[in-house]
Amino acid sequence: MLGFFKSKLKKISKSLSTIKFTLGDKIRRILSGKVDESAYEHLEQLFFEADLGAELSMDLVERVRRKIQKNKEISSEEILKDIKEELLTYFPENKKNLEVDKKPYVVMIVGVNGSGKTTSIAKLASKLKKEGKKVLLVAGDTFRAAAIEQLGKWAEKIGIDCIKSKTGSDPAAVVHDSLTAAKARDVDVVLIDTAGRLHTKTDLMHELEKIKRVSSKLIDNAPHETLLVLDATTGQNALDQAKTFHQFTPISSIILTKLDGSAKGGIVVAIQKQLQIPVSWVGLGESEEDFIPFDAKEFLDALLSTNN
Ligand SMILES: Nc1nc2c(ncn2[C@@H]2O[C@H](COP(=O)(O)OP(=O)(O)OP(=O)(O)O)[C@@H](O)[C@H]2O)c(=O)[nH]1
Ligand SMILES: [Mg+2]
Repeated sequence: MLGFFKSKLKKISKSLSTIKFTLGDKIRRILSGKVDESAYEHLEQLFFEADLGAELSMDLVERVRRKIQKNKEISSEEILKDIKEELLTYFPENKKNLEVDKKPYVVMIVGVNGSGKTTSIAKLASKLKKEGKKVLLVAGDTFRAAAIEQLGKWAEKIGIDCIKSKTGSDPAAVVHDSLTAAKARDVDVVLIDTAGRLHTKTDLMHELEKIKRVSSKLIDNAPHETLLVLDATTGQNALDQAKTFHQFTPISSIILTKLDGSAKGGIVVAIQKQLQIPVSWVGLGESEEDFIPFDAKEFLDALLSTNN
């Protein structure tokens, strides 16, 4: 049993360390030279370019400046360790991922077009199934026939049920039918896929509210979680999306996808610091296994590590 967990942990750290974050190397390079005013400016620019946000970038530079003023002999590794410790304070401890404590446990997945909702649902479903949970997928994206098909294909591959409806039908009606079925079929977890929407389109955002209303009428406090899927490669735009979605429908946590395609990664910290919405899962590729629970310490180790 212990061996199983150990190999699992090993796999997690291996996955995160495969991401080519460049921040750590760049900081080391600056700190290894003469640290003058232009070096501090360069450092601030690096933090900013890594998507940490303007305010935090400034704060971090001031922190480094104070450290160096206090101890001229300080090594770059010690400075990086201090930055890591500072960033770690923004992340709440012991955040549990998907604590399925009700039956059926209803999870709604939202996000803009192409952020990775459907793929993440498949990855999550696969994990839950492996844990022995009975999972039901709901094709709540009724705008596109291809979307319903895409989810159906994943369900088939994983070997779980998926409730679909005709293209153009009311997503709230599909959700109603699905939750009724979930109760009858003794389902543990219901994962609701939703149509990609521009966070600026108010009518579409109101549709999410309708899905929520219908859910809570059938099952107390459903949806029990609303997960927002954000594409890590979109940087600060992801932060704006999180803000708007959160206004319309409170977000429980974030699935950050495509971290494998981002050299930056600082957006995780910016979201956590500015919105206090935890990141619960990370997508590291297109296949079913490329999905890991987010661990702040491991993430910061990867973010600030060396890639040489
Ligand atoms: N590299 C990489 N690609 C991903 C990841 N997650 C999703 N993708 C890819 O991103 C594309 C869009 O993913 P979908 O799951 O269809 O996104 P969606 O949010 O459901 O899109 P819409 O239904 O159009 O709103 C697909 O090609 C996925 O394979 C990830 O973590 N890493
Ligand atoms: Mg989709």
